[in-house]
Amino acid sequence: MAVVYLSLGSNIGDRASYLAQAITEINDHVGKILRCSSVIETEPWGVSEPQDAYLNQSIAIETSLEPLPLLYATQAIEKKMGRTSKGERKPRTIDIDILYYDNEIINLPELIIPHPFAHLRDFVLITVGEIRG
Ligand code: PH2
Ligand code: MG
Ligand code: MG
Repeated sequence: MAVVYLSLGSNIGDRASYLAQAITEINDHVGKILRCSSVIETEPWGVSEPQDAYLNQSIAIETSLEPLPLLYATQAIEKKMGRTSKGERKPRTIDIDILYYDNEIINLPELIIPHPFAHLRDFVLITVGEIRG
């Protein structure tokens, strides 16, 4: 079992219920939820065009999935929850990013862990700070 930290974000529609729904989906299909941070409202980070504010939250889970299957499982939830935007940093109903996977360092074309921008994003530092074990 690996302990994994995920960042959740939403900036379209009923943002709080998308976060809650994502947590249910993750618990059902990805791994047991260990801890959830508070939900914070944040200005869009690193975007080139104006966007609505995000709700962000981080969670810690325990999973038996290896990193790539974990990525595919989180992407399937994003798709199921109506995420259509494929563009990086475009508005989305739900974005699920893998921040940390145990203490592993992973450099694959489709997946870099730790998340390359985690240390630059206040919404990650604040929420992970609340729940780190
Ligand atoms: N996600 C992004 C780009 N910018 N800004 C905030 N505040 N929250 C996010 O989750 C976010 C972002 C791309 O994943
Ligand atoms: Mg993201
Ligand atoms: Mg993402």
